Amino acid sequence: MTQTTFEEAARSILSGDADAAAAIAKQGLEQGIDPLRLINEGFIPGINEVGDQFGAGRLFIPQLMLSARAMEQATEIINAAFPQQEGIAQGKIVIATVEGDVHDIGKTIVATLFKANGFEVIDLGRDVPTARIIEAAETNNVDIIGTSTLLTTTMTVQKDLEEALKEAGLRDKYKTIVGGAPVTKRWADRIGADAYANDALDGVRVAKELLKGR
Ligand code: B1M
Repeated sequence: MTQTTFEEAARSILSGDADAAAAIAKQGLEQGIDPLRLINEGFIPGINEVGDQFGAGRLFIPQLMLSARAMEQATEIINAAFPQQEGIAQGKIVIATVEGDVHDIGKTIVATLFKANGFEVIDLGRDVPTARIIEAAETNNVDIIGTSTLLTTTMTVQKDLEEALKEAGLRDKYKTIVGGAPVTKRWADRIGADAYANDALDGVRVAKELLKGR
């Protein structure tokens, strides 16, 4: 049953059918499937296949956009189903997709998981200028600055953030976490970020580790 739902979920994304994706998301939750499993094992394999086909030139922008819309619908429904741990503040994080990049599906899942694990999250959205990220960190007195990027061309913005923090004399005030499909631990080390996270759950694990002994 669960496996069939996962397969249907992936298929709905591949065919760019937002109504089907939304229905399968709701149905999966009603069946009691864990929300993170539903995303990770159902919908993400679908959008990854879309990405692969787009990269290989077998699928084009209009289909990519339809699949993205279906993915947005499904993740919106599933994100809303995560239990929220209000008031159990593990720490505060400001999170954003960097300037020049509009990919925000993964970033929003990460933000949701942080909230579900007792973090206070300031989600600035996508295509966010570095200066705004720093301003929000300062205004909200956060512990962590998390950035996401899906484009190889905008990975450098994560490096700009590290440099801007240094120039402002703020580098030691915050822990930084970087993520996104092309991002690696090697990249994080190279630019001087405090940590790299592979997925949403890893992000929460890494954040808790960074804040230990505060
Ligand atoms: Co675009 N896109 N896209 N796209 N898109 C990619 C990224 C691409 C790899 C596809 C491909 O060619 N195979 C390619 C980038 C190539 C490159 O840079 N080398 C690409 C391209 C080229 C483009 C455009 C340039 C296309 C064009 O217009 N010609 C354009 C760029 C626009 C811009 O940003 N300026 C574009 C546009 C779009 C859409 C708008 C249509 C749509 C995005 C919709 C949206 O986000 N609201 C879209 C989509 C959907 C994709 C793919 C297919 C899927 C991305 C996704 O949502 N994945 C993508 C291919 C791929 O990545 N396989 C592709 C699912 C999501 C859950 O995973 O975001 O990786 P992800 O997040 C994960 C982890 O990475 C991690 O946790 C998440 C949950 O597990 N993580 C973090 C992410 N951030 C984190 C932060 C953390 C910790 C972990 O801490 C802070």
